[in-house]
Amino acid sequence: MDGVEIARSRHDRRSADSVPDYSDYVPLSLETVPPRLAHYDGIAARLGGTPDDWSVREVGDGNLNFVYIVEGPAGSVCVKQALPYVRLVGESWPLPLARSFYEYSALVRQAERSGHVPEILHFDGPQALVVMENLAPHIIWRKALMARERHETAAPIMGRFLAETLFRSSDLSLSAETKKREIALFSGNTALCKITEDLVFTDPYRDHPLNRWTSPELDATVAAIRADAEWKIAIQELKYMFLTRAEALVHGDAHTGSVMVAKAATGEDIRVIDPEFAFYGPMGFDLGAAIANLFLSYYSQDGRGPDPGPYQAWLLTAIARLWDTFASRFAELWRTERTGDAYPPTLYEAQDQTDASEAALARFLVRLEADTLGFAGAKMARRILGLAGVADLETIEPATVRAGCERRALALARRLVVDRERIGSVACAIVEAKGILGEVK
Ligand code: SR1
Ligand code: MG
Repeated sequence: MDGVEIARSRHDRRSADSVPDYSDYVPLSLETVPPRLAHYDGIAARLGGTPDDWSVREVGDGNLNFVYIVEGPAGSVCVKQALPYVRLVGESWPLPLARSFYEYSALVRQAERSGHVPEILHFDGPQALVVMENLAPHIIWRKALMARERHETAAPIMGRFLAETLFRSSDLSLSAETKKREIALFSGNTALCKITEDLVFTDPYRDHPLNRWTSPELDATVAAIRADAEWKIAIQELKYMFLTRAEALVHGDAHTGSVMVAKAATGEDIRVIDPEFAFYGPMGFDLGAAIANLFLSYYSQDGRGPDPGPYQAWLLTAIARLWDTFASRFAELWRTERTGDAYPPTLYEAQDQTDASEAALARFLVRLEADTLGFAGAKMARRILGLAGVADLETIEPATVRAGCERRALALARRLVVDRERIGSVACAIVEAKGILGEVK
């Protein structure tokens, strides 16, 4: 094996994984969590005592699943079980249990490729259930942002995490054969992709019974968006990219509610959670999701208490740091780990043409940065126009103030979607974002 082959085998996996049989699936309740956990190797020992000593509380605040924290005399764990429907809507919206398998499969790969994910303690495939370490004293990053707390490492770690997970799952790192096998593995996650296809790229731009917005304050804005041909052309370009560009294993829902943050005496700890929407898609989708939610926080701050300026400035710095860290780590991986079939070093470095490799990298990042801006705009707009809002904005009262914040966010969203190539960079998007704060009432 030469150096390239050794590096390639490190990231290749010949996976025998397949979607479990769910015929014995039973949804958990507070009462049935302890006897279920008692069956799993190592979990009882981690909790200590007997199942009668364990306390259970349900803490899920996401849109899809139930999440339990179980505490025993010796320790605690987190249990996440998929339901056969969408929690936010109820049993009228069925959703496959297999999302738990895709989440587990993504977590395993993310742990190997980057880290910064919760440790998996047990996976019970047929019960659609993952037992993970209980992240404490962590809180959801979105909540920290709403409280104007500053976790200085969150954005750079997110940037690094995305560089490593996206690069190392792509044709830049994997052999074409392995990458196609990986695409095949995740290709069954169609129901979760369909949620994104509808809720992000389609429903916000048409009349749909599940859409929700601040009404009547935004009624005219919503009508104008549905009539905005340029926006609808651009959003479908992005949807087409989402549907067709199997570039890397994306997290698929990389918003600030999918990141947990903690401050400890030893420093901050940042973890990326909840990759149940994982599939092979465009790299810019994850970057866009993360940046979108920081921009939403930025605009929400005007409705979240006096003197928002310093925190807004911090948020813009965080956005810049996320992209800059992503780009520099991605460039480092390009230079040191290009073991896949795309852009092979044999064409560049091995022929003494490192400059050509650097030029190819620069063009790759230019295209990716524009994709990122477009997806960021799409992800901002869906949170204001569609079914699933974000607490940053939804908790702002009165509605007139909330609507003002949302109008400004929508103004940036439109520019990012429609003018993503002209704006071109996260740095320029930040300039646009600041301008809108003064321009749009
Ligand atoms: C019906 S699920 C709504 C949203 O929640 C998740 O976090 C995803 O963002 C999805 O679009
Ligand atoms: Mg989630």
